[in-house]
Amino acid sequence: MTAPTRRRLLPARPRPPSFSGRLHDARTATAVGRWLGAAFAVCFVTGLISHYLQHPPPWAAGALPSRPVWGYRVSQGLHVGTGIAAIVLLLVKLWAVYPRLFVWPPVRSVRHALERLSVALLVASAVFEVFSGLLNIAEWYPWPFSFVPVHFAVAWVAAGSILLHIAVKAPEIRAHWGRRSPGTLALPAQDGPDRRTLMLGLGAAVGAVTLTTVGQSVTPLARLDLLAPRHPGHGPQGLPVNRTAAAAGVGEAALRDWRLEVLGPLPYSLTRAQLLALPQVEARLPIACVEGWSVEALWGGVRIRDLLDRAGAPPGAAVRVTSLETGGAYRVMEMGRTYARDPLTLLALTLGGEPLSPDHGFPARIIAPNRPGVLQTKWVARLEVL
Ligand SMILES: Nc1nc2c(c(=O)[nH]1)N[C@H]1C(S)=C(S)[C@@H](COP(=O)(O)O)O[C@H]1N2
Ligand SMILES: [Mo]
Repeated sequence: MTAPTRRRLLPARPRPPSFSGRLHDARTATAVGRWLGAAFAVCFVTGLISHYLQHPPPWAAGALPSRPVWGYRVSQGLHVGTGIAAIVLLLVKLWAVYPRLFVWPPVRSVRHALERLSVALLVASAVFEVFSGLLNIAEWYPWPFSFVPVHFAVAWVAAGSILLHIAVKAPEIRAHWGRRSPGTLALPAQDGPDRRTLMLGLGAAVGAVTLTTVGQSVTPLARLDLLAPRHPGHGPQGLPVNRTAAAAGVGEAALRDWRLEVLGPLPYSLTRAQLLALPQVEARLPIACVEGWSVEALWGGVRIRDLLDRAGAPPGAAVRVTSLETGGAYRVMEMGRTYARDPLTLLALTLGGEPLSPDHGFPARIIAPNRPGVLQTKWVARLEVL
């Protein structure tokens, strides 16, 4: 009669879910995992690009590439697109592997404990990254911390734990990579719903969320953009607006007697009429918001380079731009030499041939090639040669 004694010593084993099909085996985990890994890899690299364009280390600030003009548009479109696709892939991957939560005993050895801990870290950081990103593009911040630094820091945790996971699982991944792996042959072919159906459904779901959101940056697909928070073309002058003039506190009082101030070795100031009397340049450039929407427009105005030269700026100078806006994270922006000298970087006065609307930065805004939207400062008050 040893059984009752033992039952008293060990907690009862929870009844694990049982599956007869092949959808929770290592081959399914590998098949879904490699798509998820690819989405995460693209998302991570494009996230780094976005981060370092916005927060370059001081030694790199003067050397960031201002070309190709559409570079940031493509990379941030990919970042948000792969991030959205990763939500579907991650949910299916978690569903495929969740029976492993119930392995018994829960911990077999120190190595096993570490492996489970690293998976817990991976799941937590990956879930955090995709959902915080999703809420950010909806501009919903139901948390007490600042999005950008936390999303950036946790991306490294996710990337590290994914690499560790791939290293630990390498033998299994290798064994189940090919279609004819021995593991799959051992299983009855007719068991439960087929893996191919799952993969087709997964592909259809990823395709559906991608097609209904990617139009926010891929303009030819704009008509299919049903689910993205922003729609290219919806807004004053056919361009979306994140922060309106009213929200930024830029009203008539702030605009009365507006003059652009330029500080440098030879400081000066100009009225809007005087700016319009300077040589005007037109440039077709996109606004590419970090939240994923982007749209190209025709901007007109004065080259920043010309304004800096007139202030006696040395050719390698950077410039600090300050907005009329009274608060807000994007009131002050700095731009390095490559952007400041680029002939397409403008102090824009017009959009599509019309004066800028208040929400797009009247009387003047910055528009520069290959640059995150947050740095395209609106309602410019002052340029300072650095
Ligand atoms: N002064 C100021 N400039 C700003 C912002 C802001 O909040 N304040 N928002 C930025 C962001 S996040 C984007 S995407 C672009 C959008 O420009 P638009 O509203 O003209 O489309 O403006 C940028 N310029
Ligand atoms: Mo933005």
